[in-house]
Amino acid sequence: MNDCPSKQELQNSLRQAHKLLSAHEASYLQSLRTLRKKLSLLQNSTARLSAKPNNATCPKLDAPANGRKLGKILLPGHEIHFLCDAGYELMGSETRQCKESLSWSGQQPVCKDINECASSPCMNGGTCTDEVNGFTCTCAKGWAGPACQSPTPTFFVTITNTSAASAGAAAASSFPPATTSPFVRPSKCTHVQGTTHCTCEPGYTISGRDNSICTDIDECELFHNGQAGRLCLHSCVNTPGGYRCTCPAGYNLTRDGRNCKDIDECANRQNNCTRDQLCINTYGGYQCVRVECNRIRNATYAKTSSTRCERNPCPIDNKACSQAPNSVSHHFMAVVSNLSAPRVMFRVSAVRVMGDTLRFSLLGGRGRRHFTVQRSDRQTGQLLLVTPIQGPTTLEVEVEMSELERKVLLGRYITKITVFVSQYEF
Ligand SMILES: [Ca+2]
Ligand SMILES: [Ca+2]
Repeated sequence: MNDCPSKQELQNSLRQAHKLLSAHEASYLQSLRTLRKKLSLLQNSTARLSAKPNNATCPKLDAPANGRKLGKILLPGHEIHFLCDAGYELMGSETRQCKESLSWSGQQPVCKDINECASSPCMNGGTCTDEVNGFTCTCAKGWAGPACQSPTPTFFVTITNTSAASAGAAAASSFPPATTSPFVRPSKCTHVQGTTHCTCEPGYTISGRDNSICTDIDECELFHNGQAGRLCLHSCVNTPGGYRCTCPAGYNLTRDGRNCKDIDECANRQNNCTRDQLCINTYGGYQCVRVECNRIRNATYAKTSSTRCERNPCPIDNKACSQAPNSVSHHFMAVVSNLSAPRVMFRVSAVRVMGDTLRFSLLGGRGRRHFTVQRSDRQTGQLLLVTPIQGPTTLEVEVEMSELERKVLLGRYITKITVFVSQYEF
């Protein structure tokens, strides 16, 4: 029994070790670069902080007429609160905070007479109805907001027609009637003890200064690259008051509404493979394959299963025939794009070993550079992915297992592995 690895095997192993080392080296350097970048960012921000004089303050604020203010400290982070005298209502910011930029948040408040309707608060032709601690404006057409101060938002919806035949029709109707956009809704405001609180329906928010208008939150934009991961695995469509995720063709949206799951066309008969073809499910699609036995000089093969060809018995003393592969097996596998490496993709094992030595090697094939073969135990070789594959693509590699007895070849067994790599990383 001879268990010593050959020179070739040793060199292969050393090459693999080199490759792994280079990969580790690259990722280590990358980490160092990232760390250095973060450090210099920190350095910059601390430099900016110390450059600012410590005694910098926000400008002094006045109390509103018919009201007073609480708080005196004008340093960043501190707040000033405003109150109105009895019978007056505070309009504007109840609290203002001194920002790092040495300006105040919010707007200077004013104390307004609480007899709301007497001061004609409803603008633009609105009718005022007095209520306890508040008022309601019934706005004239075209106006909105608690005091009818805002024109009703109008948006032009342009209908885009993709078909060339209807291009003329689309051009003719490029000025459709003004439509209220579902992305904008009026807010609900309540007036409690001199303060106006406006709220929006879920999925909407008050944006800008006008608190009478709620605008749809664009969740797709907001959570584009969130720390908790992306909102949608594939793509996100913003909708009024919400969002939805979509998947590319060949995938179904999962129950959680965020992920995409490949459709198994082979299992649910959504394929057009013929009877003599094999249906291989892939990520985002499927493949119809048919195994043909190789035509090799000096040897003939018979198909013994849908994925295997075996050599017919050789004439006695035909060395060329007896050195041709004893069997050629085909294996098809589907993977997602950019699979991380190194990773074991496939194992080849000898069922029974007649000789004293088994050798595993990688023969040619499109995509050879992505793979290497190594032994995992005495009877098993494994195909290792060493560099990620960018899809969509189809690669082929051949793994040869040869059996020897006292350095005499007993048999060669070839496994052809076809790897269908998807377009996406799922
Ligand atoms: Ca939305
Ligand atoms: Ca599929």
